Amino acid sequence: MSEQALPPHQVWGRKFIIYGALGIPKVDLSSWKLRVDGLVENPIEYSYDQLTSMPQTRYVKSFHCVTQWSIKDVEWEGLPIRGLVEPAKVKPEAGWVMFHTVEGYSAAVPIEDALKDDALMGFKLNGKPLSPEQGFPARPFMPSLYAWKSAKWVNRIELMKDYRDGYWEQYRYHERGNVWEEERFKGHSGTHQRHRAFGTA
Ligand SMILES: Nc1nc2c(c(=O)[nH]1)N[C@H]1C(S)=C(S)[C@@H](COP(=O)(O)O)O[C@H]1N2
Ligand SMILES: [Mo]
Repeated sequence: MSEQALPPHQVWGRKFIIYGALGIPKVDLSSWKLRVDGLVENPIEYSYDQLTSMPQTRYVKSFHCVTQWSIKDVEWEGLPIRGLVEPAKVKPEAGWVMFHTVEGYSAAVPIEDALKDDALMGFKLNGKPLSPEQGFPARPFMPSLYAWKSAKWVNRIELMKDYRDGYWEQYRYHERGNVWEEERFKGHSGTHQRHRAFGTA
């Protein structure tokens, strides 16, 4: 599927709408680390300097919020999440990833989506370091998943055996959230049923 295509029931918008369900934290780089833990042999932490001094991957993809707005041609720069997680030696029983953030948001993602070639830990958006409102210093991005999975201000990647709800998933948003399958709400795909949720992710 082309990244320029519009997934079902989405509408192109011109500008990002900035969300921060639990507020917009100011992250101090001197204490910020990205930690990989949970079902791994060797939990590890990366500093911002370490992460941004590795050779970066760049691509242009669209961005899709489950509330039906999409932004075309967003340029991301960052590192494949797989490359950050592999050195921690993931245990074979791991099936899910939880992205945790500085201010307490979280998002659950199947391990196969989080470790795909095009799943990035993003540090730059449209050529500039992420702004404080858009997740500085880091946010994951998985092109085929709705944007609530792109947790801003991320500081921890937890490997888990079984699925658990993250922030929006507790309000009935879907476990996986694939945009092409239209997985907006738990137990539904191929339909859009906004009224079934308790909030708007
Ligand atoms: N920490 C955090 N990350 C978050 C959210 C949030 O409320 N807090 N909202 C999510 C949702 S629903 C969307 S659509 C995108 C919006 O990204 P933007 O604020 O950069 O436009 O961020 C996602 N990541
Ligand atoms: Mo969203």
